[in-house]
Amino acid sequence: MITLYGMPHTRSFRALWALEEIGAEYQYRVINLGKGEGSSAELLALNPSGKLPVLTDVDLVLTESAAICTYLADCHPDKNLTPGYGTLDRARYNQWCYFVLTELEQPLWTMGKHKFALPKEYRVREVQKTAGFEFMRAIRILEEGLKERSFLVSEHFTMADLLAVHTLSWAQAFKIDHGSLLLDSYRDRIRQREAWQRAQAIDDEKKGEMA
Ligand SMILES: N[C@@H](CCC(=O)N[C@@H](CS)C(=O)NCC(=O)O)C(=O)O
Repeated sequence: MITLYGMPHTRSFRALWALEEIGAEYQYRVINLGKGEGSSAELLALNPSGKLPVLTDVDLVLTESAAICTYLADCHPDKNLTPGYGTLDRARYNQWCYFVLTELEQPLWTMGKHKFALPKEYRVREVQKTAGFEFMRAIRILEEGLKERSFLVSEHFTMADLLAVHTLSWAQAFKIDHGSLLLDSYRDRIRQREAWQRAQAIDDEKKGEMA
């Protein structure tokens, strides 16, 4: 049985959404980072960084949200959520996944960390301007990639879209307005997916249980 170790309203949502997309049986073990469970022996044995999400499946212990999404999709080729190995679309898929993580998420998360996530003494207000500039450069590239297409790769939804839409949702939650109507409508259209809606309901329910 697959186990997802995660916490609501974090990058764990990517793995949760991916699990709902493939229709897997899994259990969701909530780790409350706010209560210090990130440094529990149980989690550190799985991920020495104490970060979430972590997914276990038989002998596999997998960290890194994008690797988890790709793994789950690759194990369920019938769902068509990752292009086949060695194809041009797989190369494009990798490109967009790496782009989202390194070019789009990084400056966004830098803004988030220095706005609310880091302890106050580590926050540097001036970082917002530089990270905001870098984020907007990445936004323009994402917009360009979606100009004449409905999805980043292939003619259908893949895990690259899942990562991009989750990151755009973070921007919205952080109240960072990128001003792109095209990306707003891409995000909102993809969040109509039943799997997203199920994952969102589970995430909210788990959040409520933590309170
Ligand atoms: N690159 C990792 C980042 C994981 C990460 O930073 N997770 C956050 C939650 S969104 C976390 O566990 N933070 C706890 C900490 O920094 O100690 C991924 O995408 O999975």
